[in-house]
Amino acid sequence: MITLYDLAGADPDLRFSPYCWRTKFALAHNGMSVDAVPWRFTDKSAIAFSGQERVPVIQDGNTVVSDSWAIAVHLEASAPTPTLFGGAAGQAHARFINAWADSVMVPGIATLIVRDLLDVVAEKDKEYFRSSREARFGKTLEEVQAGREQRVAAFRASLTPLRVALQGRPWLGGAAPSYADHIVAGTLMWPRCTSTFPVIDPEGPISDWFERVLDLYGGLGRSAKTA
Ligand SMILES: N[C@@H](CCC(=O)N[C@@H](CS)C(=O)NCC(=O)O)C(=O)O
Repeated sequence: MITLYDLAGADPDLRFSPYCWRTKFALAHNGMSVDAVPWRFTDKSAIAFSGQERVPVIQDGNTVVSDSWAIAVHLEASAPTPTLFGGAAGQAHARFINAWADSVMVPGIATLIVRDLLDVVAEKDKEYFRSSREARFGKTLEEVQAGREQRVAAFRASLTPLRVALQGRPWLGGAAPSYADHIVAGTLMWPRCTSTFPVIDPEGPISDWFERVLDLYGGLGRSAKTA
C-alpha cells in the first residue's frame, strides 16, 4: 500500500491538484492500491519528512518520493509492468510532454480558473492561497481571471500540438495509454474538479480523448468529486 499526500479542498473529497492527478493515474495504471491522505496548502509540517513543501509526496515502504515526475520514474523502476513509459525513448518523450504541460498548460489554465480555486480551497488555506498567488501574478485573483471568456480561445489555440497529435489516434502513448496521457489528463482534472468554466473545446479530438481517459481505471477520473 502506497501512501499519497493529495491536495484537498474544504471538502476533503475534492482532490484537485494537477500533479497529484498525474500520480493517481500512474498508480492506477499499475494497479497499485493507494491511501490518498487529504492534504491542505498550509499543512506544511505533515510533509516535512519529504524535505520540501509541495504535493504529491508518496511513501512507498521506506522510500519517500516527492514531485510527480520523480514519482513516475520511481514507479517505473519499482513496478515496471505494465510500463508507464514504454522504454527509454518513451520516457524521454514523456519528459517533453511534462515540460510542455508545466510551462504551457498549467499557467494557461491558472489564468482561467485561479479565482474559482479560492472558492474550493479549505478555509484555513484561503489567505495563504490568495496572498501567494497574488504575489506570483502581481495582481488580484479577480484581475487575473477577468476576461476569460475572451482569452479562452488563445488558450485553446495553445493546445494545437495536443489536438493534432490526438487526431485519429486513441492515446498519446499510441495503442495504449501511457504516462504521457496521465500528465495531460491529470492537468485537465484540475479545472474539471474545481470550475464550471470550459477550458477545452467542447468537441474535437482533445475532448474525445479526455472522455476516454475519464473512463480508464474503473472510471477513476469520471467519478472524482467536482465542485
Ligand atoms: N513539480 C511539482 C509541482 C508540485 C506542486 O506545485 N504542487 C502544488 C499543488 S498543485 C503544491 O503543493 N503547492 C504548495 C504551495 O503552493 O504551497 C510536481 O510535478 O509534483
